[in-house]
Amino acid sequence: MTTRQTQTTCCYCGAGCQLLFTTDIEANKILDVHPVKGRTNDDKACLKGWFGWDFLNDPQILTKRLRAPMIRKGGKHSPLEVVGWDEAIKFVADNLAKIKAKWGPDSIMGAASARGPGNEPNYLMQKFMRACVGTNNIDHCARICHAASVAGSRQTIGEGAMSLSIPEIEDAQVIFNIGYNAAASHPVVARRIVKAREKGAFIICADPRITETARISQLHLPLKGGTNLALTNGLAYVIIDEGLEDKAFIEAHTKDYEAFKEIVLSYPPEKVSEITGLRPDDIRLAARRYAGSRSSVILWGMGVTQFSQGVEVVKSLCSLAMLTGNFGRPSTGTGPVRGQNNVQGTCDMGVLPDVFPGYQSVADPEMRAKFAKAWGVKALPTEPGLQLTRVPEKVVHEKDPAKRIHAYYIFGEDPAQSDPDLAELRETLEAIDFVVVQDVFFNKTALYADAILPATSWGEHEGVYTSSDRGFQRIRKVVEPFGDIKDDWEIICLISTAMGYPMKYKNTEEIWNEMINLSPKFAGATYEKIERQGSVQWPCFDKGPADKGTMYLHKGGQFATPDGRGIFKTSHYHPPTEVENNEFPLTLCTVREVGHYSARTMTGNCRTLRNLEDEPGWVEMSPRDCQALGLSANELVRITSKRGSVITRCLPTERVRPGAVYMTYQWWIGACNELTISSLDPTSRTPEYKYCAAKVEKIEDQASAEKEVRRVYTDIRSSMGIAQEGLSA
Ligand SMILES: Nc1nc2c(c(=O)[nH]1)N[C@H]1C(S)=C(S)[C@@H](COP(=O)(O)OP(=O)(O)OC[C@H]3O[C@@H](n4cnc5c(=O)[nH]c(N)nc54)[C@H](O)[C@@H]3O)O[C@H]1N2
Ligand SMILES: Nc1nc2c(c(=O)[nH]1)N[C@H]1C(S)=C(S)[C@@H](COP(=O)(O)OP(=O)(O)OC[C@H]3O[C@@H](n4cnc5c(=O)[nH]c(N)nc54)[C@H](O)[C@@H]3O)O[C@H]1N2
Ligand code: SF4
Ligand SMILES: [Mo]
Repeated sequence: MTTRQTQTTCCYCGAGCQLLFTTDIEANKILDVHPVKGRTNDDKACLKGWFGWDFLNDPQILTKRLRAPMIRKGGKHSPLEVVGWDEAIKFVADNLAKIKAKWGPDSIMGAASARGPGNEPNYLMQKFMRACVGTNNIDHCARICHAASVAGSRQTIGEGAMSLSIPEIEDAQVIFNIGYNAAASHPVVARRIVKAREKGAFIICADPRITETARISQLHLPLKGGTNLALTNGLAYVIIDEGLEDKAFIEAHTKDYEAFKEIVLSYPPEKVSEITGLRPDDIRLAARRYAGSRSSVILWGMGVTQFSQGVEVVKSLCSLAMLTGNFGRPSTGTGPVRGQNNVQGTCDMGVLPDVFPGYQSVADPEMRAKFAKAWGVKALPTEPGLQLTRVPEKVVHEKDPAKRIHAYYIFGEDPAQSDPDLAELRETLEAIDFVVVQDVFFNKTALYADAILPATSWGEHEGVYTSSDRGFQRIRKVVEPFGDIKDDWEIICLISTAMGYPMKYKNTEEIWNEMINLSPKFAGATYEKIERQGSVQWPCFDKGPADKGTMYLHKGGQFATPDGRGIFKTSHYHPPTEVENNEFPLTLCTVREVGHYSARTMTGNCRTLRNLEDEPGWVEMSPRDCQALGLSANELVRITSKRGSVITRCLPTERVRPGAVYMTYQWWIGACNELTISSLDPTSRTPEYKYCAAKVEKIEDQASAEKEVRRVYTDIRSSMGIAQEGLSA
């Protein structure tokens, strides 16, 4: 047996852990994996790092790997047929070209991937949409995730990414953790929070639930869901009222302080207490503690961004950090901890409707000219494109066919599982003339595809991911792919070439070099430097060895805004769009669990992880609400909102407040997105996944309900061509 050792970056969350694989080369099998020292993870990994690679063996527990291209030759409702690559590429290129000719470039939408593919195919995907199709309609899951962080941070401090690095968290003196559950989402980041606590940091945790961070915090603020902005304005009120603001920093490095002050001065703790349900003295204590250290860090996640007021909360968080001078030194600043393994990277690559790679605006004629010249086209589209959460609006709600989306090229996303209000999303996918799915697994969205293009997975290809804290790190091939499949970048090149815009590259490094040479912020981060250092954090301007990259942003209070000054911003609080009422007396919030990941095509196909949790998922409820409904642990319940109804299991827990229930979004049967609302933040267009009205009902006939769960599961799997029943015993 000949063995090989390969180091790569984990494919799940943005913590960017380094893993060392040992493979049997002849058998093409993984023998062992363990975490090794990396910049962000030391030598640690969570259970997904240890056990999350089994999907590479294709055990077909949940779904199956795509092994050959498939198309619907006979039109929309004809069966999917396996074809060769030449036929599949021609089919996709011809259909896209036809739609472009008839309805124009803006009738085509592209969604790219924050997951396995890495930065290089994403760079090519936006290049394809812009230079070949001729539209800025390109987006990805950041839209339904941290888009509010990007928008809110750019409007205040000029840069949308984490200002500090993951390792710096452990030396903070105060951590204000708001709407972020690191123990489930980024376990290896959670470890830094625990270490900070051990080193004496004061931890404030604002979360309606008793999360692990709340448990180890000295001050838990269990605010009512949807009231973040009242709290953050209230904290600023106390800081100003008690004279704790950093006057010198405000004077030297910021502007628009007076307008900010005017708004927050109408949020005294007593008023904030009425809105949030928090004690006024706890609000005061949080403000004093946060303002009282020179190393205060704010960490936030989806409990901030997935609201129709997400951008406003992000602006107010950045303003709190400016107000107290907490920027520009080690172990301080703002931490929107990006979720997916490469969501920071997919933003970096310009897979957004308003920016080219390196955050260069499509509205800027100079930038357009630069990219048009490099890409060999006469001109590039001038108008920012469509955000992916607006696709339903531009299909089922658009009366004028000339303004509709007619084709949707979905590369490495599963909107039929992860977007809000799934009934509307399915109606949308059915109404679109031509849907392309390019994925590694047969996912829920693939059921609506007119063409399916199978790609190599993480572990089977090379490239670069960007960790949550702006760190470029290599991914490497661990095993050889099998089946009639291709690398994502190669598939995009073939389609583009077939549509008359030739793209040809030798390897991912060649793509990377084209990208960094067009993006000043990344220009110095060559493969060679990434290999040598292990990780390069942008900005990294110069290719020489002296520029090692940037650990923290805004050094010395110099912000990334045009004049270098931070801009204070906040606004008034308003409640979420759909609040509890007589018919739907509970509030539904949707979150994460540690063992399964997003649409679950990958973790659902790993034997060890599947054994932790299985369909139909569960709903966390307070024991008081369970008692009122006569429910006990594990029984099947029906949960319903205005938009849909699903079956799941009851999970009573003291960790949640009465009146609020929580589900995770990985389940097919207990699919919480049948219930969620597609109400969007007006700026970032991020959905309000964290709040809608719902009711829970007891199911008297449990035996029939159990049978129904099995039947539905078997049916979905058989529609994907998997014969055996999949549910664990
Ligand atoms: N209710 C509710 N819904 C939510 C959320 C919530 O909190 N509540 N969170 C939202 C958030 S923050 C996010 S980021 C989204 C995530 O939602 P998605 O991005 O849709 O989900 P993922 O499971 O990350 O993966 C998408 C697809 O990428 C495929 N894939 C993986 N690697 C590769 C590869 O190398 N090549 C190709 N071609 N495909 C690949 C996977 O098989 C999968 O089908 O979900 C959102 N949905
Ligand atoms: N195991 C696992 N890890 C993951 C993922 C996964 O699916 N599984 N997904 C990845 C992705 S895509 C992302 S974006 C990250 C997200 O990671 P997180 O940001 O941690 O995401 P969530 O668990 O959705 O929500 C965080 C917290 O917000 C709280 N919350 C809800 N409403 C409010 C509110 O009104 N105010 C406040 N202050 N808090 C509120 C919830 O109780 C929850 O504890 O995780 C990544 N990591
Ligand atoms: S913390 Fe994130 S990157 Fe690290 S092993 Fe777990 S899932 Fe992978
Ligand atoms: Mo996310």
